[in-house]
Amino acid sequence: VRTPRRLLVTGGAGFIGANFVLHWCDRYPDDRMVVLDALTYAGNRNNLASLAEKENFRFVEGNICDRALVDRLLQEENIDTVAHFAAESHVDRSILGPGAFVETNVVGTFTLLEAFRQHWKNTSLASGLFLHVSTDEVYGTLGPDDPAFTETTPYAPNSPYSASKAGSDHLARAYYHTYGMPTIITNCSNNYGPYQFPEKLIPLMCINALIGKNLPVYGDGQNIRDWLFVLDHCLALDTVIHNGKPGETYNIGGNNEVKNIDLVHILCDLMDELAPNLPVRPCKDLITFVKDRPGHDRRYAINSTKLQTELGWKPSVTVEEGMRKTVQWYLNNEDWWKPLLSEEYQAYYSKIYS
Ligand code: NAD
Ligand code: TDX
Repeated sequence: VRTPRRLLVTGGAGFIGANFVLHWCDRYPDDRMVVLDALTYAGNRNNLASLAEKENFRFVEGNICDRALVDRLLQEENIDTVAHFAAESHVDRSILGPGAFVETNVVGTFTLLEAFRQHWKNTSLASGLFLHVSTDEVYGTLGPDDPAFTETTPYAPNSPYSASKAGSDHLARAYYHTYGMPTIITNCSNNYGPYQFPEKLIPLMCINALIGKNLPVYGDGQNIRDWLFVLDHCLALDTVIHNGKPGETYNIGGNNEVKNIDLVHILCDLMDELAPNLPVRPCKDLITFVKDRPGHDRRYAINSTKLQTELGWKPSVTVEEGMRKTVQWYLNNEDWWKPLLSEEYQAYYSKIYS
């Protein structure tokens, strides 16, 4: 029989964190689930509304940089597993203002690691784990013929976002090697699916099409990303938490390299098919090439052979199914995304797309 776990999930009100929490509470209803989230612009309490009445669930609004709060939660909830999602996550925002990225991603991760080290020492946890959720962007950019990133690809981050994630990965690694603390790092490719904030490529294109705004494609649109449906990321993390080896790194990805411009065309075709009242049709008439993102990585591709062969994970959703589900979700959930197009968002939008 499986022993119930006691989890602290940071960033659980964000996109991947919320999908993870909903998955976990559904699959392991006897586990204790504590979410710590600062509810920044990217955090949304409503994502977890369905858990409000659940006895084993607790939501705490707070910052991962608050050491006293983190200490208190680890202790009073007798946490054995930290799943650390909280981060500033958007590359374009990191270009406008890198400070918050260093603060949350580096200092925040350091604060959690220190608190967990103390807690782990105090309680002599037999089966503790600190899962650090990270990104493939730490590996930098690939040329057209380069092999996909593996766990031993050298780090070469190119944006303030990826540099701050790289810094936090190095700290998580060092805590295993120096203190023997059980940390695991996962580096995942681009996620998409329900609850993703409108600033990211896929929701941005869906929402702009629905409101009849231009679909801004950076540069020549030939940049490549490797896309994974968010539920498959969550299932991979579930596998890693249960069967991963402390001190290891696992790459997560679904072998779905797509050029941005091709992806935008796929989304436009889906919108034309699924949305009855599009203001502009065909949707692709809205595609507009705009100035490139500074330092824009050309290509990401992830090799997840280690996770597939050692732990037996594989993606369950094809990119065709996943994109269709995602477009349909944004069509069905205007009540979710409309309030997010706030003044703050409009101000951000006009800075990026001026
Ligand atoms: P997100 O921006 O949607 O959510 C981040 C969450 O963290 C929000 O709920 C926010 O309120 C919270 N948060 C931010 N700063 C905080 C702080 N100081 N204290 C407490 N909470 C704070 O991000 P996401 O896309 O869900 O990404 C989650 C994690 O997965 C990040 O670590 C990111 O680097 C990583 N990741 C993301 C992707 C992707 O494609 N989105 C891919 C690979 C890895
Ligand atoms: O308006 C846009 N136009 C455009 O062409 C936006 C928002 C993006 N793009 C391009 C830039 C990228 O090549 O689309 C691609 C995807 O962009 P984002 O959705 O911003 O994702 P990316 O920069 O690849 O980073 C994402 O994946 C890795 C997440 O935001 C990170 O948190 C994660 O670590």
